[in-house]
Amino acid sequence: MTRRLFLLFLGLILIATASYAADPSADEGDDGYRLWLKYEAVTNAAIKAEYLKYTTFIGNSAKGEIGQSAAQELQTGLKKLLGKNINVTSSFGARSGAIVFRIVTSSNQIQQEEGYQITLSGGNILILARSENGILYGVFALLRHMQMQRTLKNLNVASSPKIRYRMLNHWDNPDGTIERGYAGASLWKWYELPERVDPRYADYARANASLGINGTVLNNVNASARFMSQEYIVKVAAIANVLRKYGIKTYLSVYFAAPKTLGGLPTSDPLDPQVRAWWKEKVAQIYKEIPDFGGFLVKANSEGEPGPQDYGRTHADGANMLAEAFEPYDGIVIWRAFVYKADPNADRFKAAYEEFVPLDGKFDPKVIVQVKNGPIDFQPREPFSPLFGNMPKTPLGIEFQITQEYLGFATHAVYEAPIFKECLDSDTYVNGEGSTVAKVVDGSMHGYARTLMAGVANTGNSRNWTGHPLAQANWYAFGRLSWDHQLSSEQIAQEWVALTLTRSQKASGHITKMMLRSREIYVDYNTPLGLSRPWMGVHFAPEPWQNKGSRPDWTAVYYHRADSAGIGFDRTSSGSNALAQYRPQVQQKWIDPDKTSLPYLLWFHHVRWDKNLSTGKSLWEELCTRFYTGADSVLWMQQQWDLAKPDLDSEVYANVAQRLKVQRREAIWWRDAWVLYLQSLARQPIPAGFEPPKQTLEEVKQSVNVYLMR
Ligand code: GCW
Repeated sequence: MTRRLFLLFLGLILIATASYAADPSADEGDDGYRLWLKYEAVTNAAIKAEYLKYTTFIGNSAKGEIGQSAAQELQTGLKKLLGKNINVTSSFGARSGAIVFRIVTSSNQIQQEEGYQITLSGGNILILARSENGILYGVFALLRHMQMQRTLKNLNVASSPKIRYRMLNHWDNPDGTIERGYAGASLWKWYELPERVDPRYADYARANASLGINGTVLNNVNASARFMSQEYIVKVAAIANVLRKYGIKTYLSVYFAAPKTLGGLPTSDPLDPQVRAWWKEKVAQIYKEIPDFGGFLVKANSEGEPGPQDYGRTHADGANMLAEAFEPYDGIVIWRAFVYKADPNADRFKAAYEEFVPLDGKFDPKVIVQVKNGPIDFQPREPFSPLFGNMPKTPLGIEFQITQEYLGFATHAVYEAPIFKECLDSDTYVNGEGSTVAKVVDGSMHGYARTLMAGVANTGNSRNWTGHPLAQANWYAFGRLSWDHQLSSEQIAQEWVALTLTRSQKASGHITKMMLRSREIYVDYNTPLGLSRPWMGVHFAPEPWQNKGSRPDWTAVYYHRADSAGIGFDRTSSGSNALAQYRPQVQQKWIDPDKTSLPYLLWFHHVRWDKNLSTGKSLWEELCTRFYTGADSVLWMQQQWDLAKPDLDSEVYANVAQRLKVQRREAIWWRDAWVLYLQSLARQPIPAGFEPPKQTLEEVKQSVNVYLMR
């Protein structure tokens, strides 16, 4: 080896070891590992003096595993915030200046088992709850308050979760890859488990618990039967042992045909007694290793996955068989409603409703049907799924996607809280005005206690967990909304920025402004006016011209229906009539192209290129305007980010600044692909004031081909 090569080699080893040995709490250079739990020293002197009055911690009324996690978090949090150890004592006496955990049996303020109250009493801070889980959530709330340097004067907050099952769904595969994951490989190291338990699992659990997330599905819904083997159950148990300490239950996705492929039975028919017995035994086997196991998540008869329909049975037959196996336990069955058939004459929009509404009332009470927010598939903007409100006899959970499958992966900054809120705040009108999706999901509309909100995780083994530093905010926002869907997108953004990026009000102003507009900007250059693009493939590169696929609904042209006359999917009675799946008041909003609000226009109507819109422009001009202003608004995002620079960590600043450059380049790519392709059909000039694309349609197609090349 030459000396040069040797030095290079040595250098590489040093770099590798340095990054492995990096102290997650190191003060210089923020690598993002600590997320929103940084606990940076309090800098406001008056506030610090206020906090320093509390010198003692009394936690003996919550001594269990979760109480201990709460105590530990509080102690390390305070130490970092105040630079001082807090005394731990067990005797209360007449002292003041203590932070006290107290389990109460009943309280008007604390409505739920997992709720908490933080209050001042006799010069002490009391964290009250009905369970240790509540204490843990109270601790995180207090630490959040302190991280934001808020006064403790008149402190009295009570909060209870509005949703019972608040969970992440990981689409992680046993080989370490993640379906639609953009932040590295899976966090779960199956080949090392159960003997080696990565310390990162505990940090993952802390991050989730700090938001109120209380469940996690470890593996992909396109599930491997492997997870039902004893070998893997033991591995899963090792992770569950870590998560349990933070009030998080572990769930698994199941492969419906496992009785056959793993169990060696001749069938997986849910009505077959042997199959039923197999699942019962399987569930019992799991509970032996994981006594608080959460339950199963099932994707069946969807996108090629096996399911009860393979045997002429219904989704309810399949779900109920599994629910029966959970009868002796606390666990539940979460059955996904994400289904659609390869029918060239059908509208995929309608599929889930058509299959599931007839089954309303047929599911076992232990089953929750999990419905994606929109009828198609996590598009940048979708109308709410018409299933919400239309299955009153079945608890419906909602599934959001945190990972940015259709939102620019890990190079585009898109703050998702507005997407989640837009759906939750939509009015279904099923019980008159004000029947929001949120009320269906939180159980208040139809009286359910088993309520669920799931988010498809955006985590991976990237040092900063989510790849794009700003994508951490999406994990954060999902968690906070799963606890309280009434929080505003703005409030959540401000909180996240203060905890994660900077305490400077000025910088926060720029960043939150940019975050709050980011989704609209993305929609403008990606899928404006109600376009969608769920065609097959990687779901990144623009391919509006794609017209060949193994099934019609796996092409681009199926969704936008652009032709020489116009563009958009007619879902009124002259088209697929999907609109009829909504209540009349909802139909009224979207039935008339002249009255449909522009963001939803092409979701429901095929509109002529030359049609005049409410903006005073023709459809063609409006589309071009959106594509251009969307792409140009990335420049504005860059400016906002730069204005915040003086108050940002340099590593984080540079990381985001560089990704914004990629975003700008890719936004132009998207704009040009759409504009040039649509122009080939509309045959209209690029409107005055916009510079025509520098590349030809053929050149863009070629660049997309290169991107998609294997
Ligand atoms: O959005 C689509 C994705 C698939 C995913 C599927 C689903 C896990 O492209 O990758 O599979 O949805 O939600 O089941």
